[in-house]
Amino acid sequence: MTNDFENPQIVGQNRLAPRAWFASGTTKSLNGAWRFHYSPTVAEAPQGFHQQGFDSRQWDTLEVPSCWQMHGYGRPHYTNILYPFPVDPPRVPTENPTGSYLREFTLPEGWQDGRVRLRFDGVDSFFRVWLNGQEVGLSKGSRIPAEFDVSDIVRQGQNTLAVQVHQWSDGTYLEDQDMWWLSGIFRDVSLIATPKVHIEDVFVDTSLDSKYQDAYLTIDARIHGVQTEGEYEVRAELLDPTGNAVHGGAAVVLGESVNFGGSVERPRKWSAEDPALYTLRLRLAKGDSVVDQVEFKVGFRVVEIRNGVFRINGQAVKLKGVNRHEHHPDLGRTIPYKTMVEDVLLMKRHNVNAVRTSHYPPHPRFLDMCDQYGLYVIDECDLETHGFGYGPDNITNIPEWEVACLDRMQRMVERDKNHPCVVMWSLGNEAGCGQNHKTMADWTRQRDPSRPIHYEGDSETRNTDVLSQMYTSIPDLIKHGARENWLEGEEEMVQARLRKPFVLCEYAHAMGNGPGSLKEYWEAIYGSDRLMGAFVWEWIDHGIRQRTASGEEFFAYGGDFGEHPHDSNFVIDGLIFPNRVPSPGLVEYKKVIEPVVVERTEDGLRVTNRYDFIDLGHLSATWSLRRDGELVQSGVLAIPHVAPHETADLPLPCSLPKGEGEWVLDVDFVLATETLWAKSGHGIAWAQFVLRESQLAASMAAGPAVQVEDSATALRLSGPTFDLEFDRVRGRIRSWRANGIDLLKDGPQFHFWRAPIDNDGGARAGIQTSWRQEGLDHLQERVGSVEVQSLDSGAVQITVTSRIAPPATRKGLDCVLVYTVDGSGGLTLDATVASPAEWETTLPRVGLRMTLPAAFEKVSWYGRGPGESYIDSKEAGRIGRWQATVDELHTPYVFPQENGNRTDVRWVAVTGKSGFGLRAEGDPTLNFSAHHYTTEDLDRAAHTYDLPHREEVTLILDHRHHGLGSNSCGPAPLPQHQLKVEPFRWTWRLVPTV
Ligand code: IPT
Repeated sequence: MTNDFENPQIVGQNRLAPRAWFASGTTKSLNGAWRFHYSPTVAEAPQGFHQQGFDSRQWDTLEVPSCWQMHGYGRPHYTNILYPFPVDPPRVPTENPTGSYLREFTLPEGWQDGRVRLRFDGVDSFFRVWLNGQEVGLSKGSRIPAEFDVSDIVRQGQNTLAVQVHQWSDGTYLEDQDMWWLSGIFRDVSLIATPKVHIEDVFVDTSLDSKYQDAYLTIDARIHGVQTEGEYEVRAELLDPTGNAVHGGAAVVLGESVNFGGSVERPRKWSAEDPALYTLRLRLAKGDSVVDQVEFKVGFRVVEIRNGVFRINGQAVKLKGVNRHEHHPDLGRTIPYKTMVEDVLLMKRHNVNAVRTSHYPPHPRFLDMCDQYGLYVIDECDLETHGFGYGPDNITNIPEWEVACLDRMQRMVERDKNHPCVVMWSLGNEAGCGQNHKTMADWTRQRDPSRPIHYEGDSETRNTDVLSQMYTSIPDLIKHGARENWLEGEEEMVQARLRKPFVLCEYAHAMGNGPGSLKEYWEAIYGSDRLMGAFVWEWIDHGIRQRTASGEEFFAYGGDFGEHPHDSNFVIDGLIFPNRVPSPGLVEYKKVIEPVVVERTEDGLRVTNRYDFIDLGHLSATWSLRRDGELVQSGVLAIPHVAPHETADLPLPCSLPKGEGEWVLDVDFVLATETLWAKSGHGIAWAQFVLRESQLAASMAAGPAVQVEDSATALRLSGPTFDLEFDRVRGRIRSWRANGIDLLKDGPQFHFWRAPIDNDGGARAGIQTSWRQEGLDHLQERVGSVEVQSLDSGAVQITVTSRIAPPATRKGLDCVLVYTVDGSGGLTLDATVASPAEWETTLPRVGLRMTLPAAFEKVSWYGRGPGESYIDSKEAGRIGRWQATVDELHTPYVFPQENGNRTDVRWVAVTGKSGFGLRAEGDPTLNFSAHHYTTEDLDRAAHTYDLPHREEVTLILDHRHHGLGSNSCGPAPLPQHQLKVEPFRWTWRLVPTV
């Protein structure tokens, strides 16, 4: 038995031809409270509920649009590649949750005289619709609109609309994106009234002359309902961004469509940097009377590939991108308008200029915003069949599925074709590379020759205009940039591919802590014109907001709803947290892709304008000079005129400092005036230069001789202000009091473990597996010797040698820690680590850990801040004096892991309210992190609620640590960021602060 929802040949019934999404006619929203019935199967769903007089009083009420799993019906289910049910296309499980929806509406006065259409912007995954008891039609394709002509069914006064939605359908096989499975009418529903004869669709093209100066605007309009040739005329009026009419034209309607146009002299061109939008007003007139009018935005811009380089308006641009899924922590894939704005604002404020709408067309209003605010878009077809793998048996290579694949592409292209923001069409994601892709590409090229075609799955670029890859390593990226080839294929194909631009449609897997090496990626990208940009995977963590029984909020991920199979926290891999708070990864990205770069030259500064179209006139700049973090001098920096992609040299704004201490010059570029997306003063770019390094080496303070009391198991050292007890057996400090207050609860002790980050391989293979196999998470210590020596200076030196090693193996690390206690009460720590054995693995970290008393909540430091930083992700950290509480130093990754490190720290003080506490000084620097959690707490926790908030403070000082990388999906840290086992040696000082 076949039915409509298990038949890929049927993509819809009675659906109107797809068309551009623009304001036409009058719209009545049908969003709001609908009556709703949820059934576990299709067969058990209410029969005949669409008929007049059906009694739905027992039904629930559900908000439309919404994803029903987010409102207690069924449950969210997360899988990445796997289909959540047996792969048996086109059939789906008997347990096929079905939602029946009902609502009444009143037809506005006068609407029955014209044409009335019913539009669904998104229904997941199959629906059938009835109006006033009569079947209207059906549709599939969850993230593309469906419109129906209901003019003959709709009636004056009250109308009853009924919709039935099935969670699973053959369409589901084409929608295997890495995200939650969510269902229902999840985007807007509306009723649109137009006159009987009206402008149904418009396709505008803006081509520019060879100098990118003058434009030719072509208007191709489809007119519905014309009976007599020559009776109607379409009149166009073009208004410039300030609202002045600049162009007019008209064409007589002969058939179903009109095609006309005209030149526009020197239009202001559209780009992400200067998103100048014109308004095109089209009027359909019969004699003197205007019967219909539509209006939409037009941006003058051309996208082309010339000499193997991707260009916009002639300029080789760089797409500084992110992959954006539609996600809201409480609403799933139903995104409120203000949330879309929030995403756009966050992107613009973080120097992002491009979005790949992974992996389906977004809500249409999102593209309006990208036009308006200025973001380049790769618009991606709602097509992913990942669960079939990459081979020829993928359904994208099977003729029965061709109609469905093509339908999805056509509906996206038709809907979004007028958006200047859309600079490439994407055939979808991870759907193998089949014959049906060729059909899609061929149709698209013919329908819209103005945009290149993208598809990562087409590794040979048979159907695509750019070579696209994901998670390519930096060395390989550099080779692509140099147009080197090492990929297989026929010579001709290879050559054709080499001539195409290269885009990283996904890179920098932002799962948990990370990604690392954004800097090196962008050095590579700026190193070659072939490399047109890169899109971070991904924009947002898809965590779902939940509460524990005790009321603690947390974000759920795969498996938290009892689903099987699931892919755990692989869905938590964004640059912003589920609540849209930027993660350190986004802050780092902003810095790395900043549009103004300042470098130090021999006698001054060099400013590079990395904008593609605008100069720096919209920015203002300041400089400031600090000694050891304290402001000494500051001023305004006059920005010279720097054309796009050009540089200018400036003298240093201050004279070279001579005094003691470390002298650092900061240069800041901010918005000079308010823009649509940020206030004046918003930071765009900055740079920092150490003009003079500190000449002072950490030295021991003089003081009276230290008193020593020695016994077999303990050592007591004391001076006028302090008292230090040393455990001779365990070779470490037992207690340390200064001015009568305890400074330490435990430690310092060597520390080599970190709570693995997702990019250490997470639950999958990766460096974490090898660390655990080597036993680095269970190191034990054997103290070899504890030697005590009084020095001439009056200080006392304790030398502890120990062997720190994992159980069950002969490997180990030979460690020596020399404590020098001076009469002033300060402590110098001299550490060495050596390994007699060869290790195949790296180390997570090399440092010292200690536990500080409960009240030590205030942290201040001089080093990179204010946010966390790591060896391969520290560009956004500015050297300065920073303060935070211990709680504030914790980054609440949805899946707890190592976090909160600060790099290049000259000193850090952890104190109580009074300012009394412990200060650590680097020689010259150290890393630190301070938490109310131990490494083991973080390692054990799977959710934020698993973390016990301890009163005491774990302070970890790191000499070195392993980089972050991207290895939860992408490459491991670069060799220079991996912590290889080698001899280590460092010296720090610990002193009581008052
Ligand atoms: C790649 C997918 O395109 C993306 O949707 C997401 O799943 C990402 O991986 C990982 O988070 S595909 C992968 C097999 C490289």
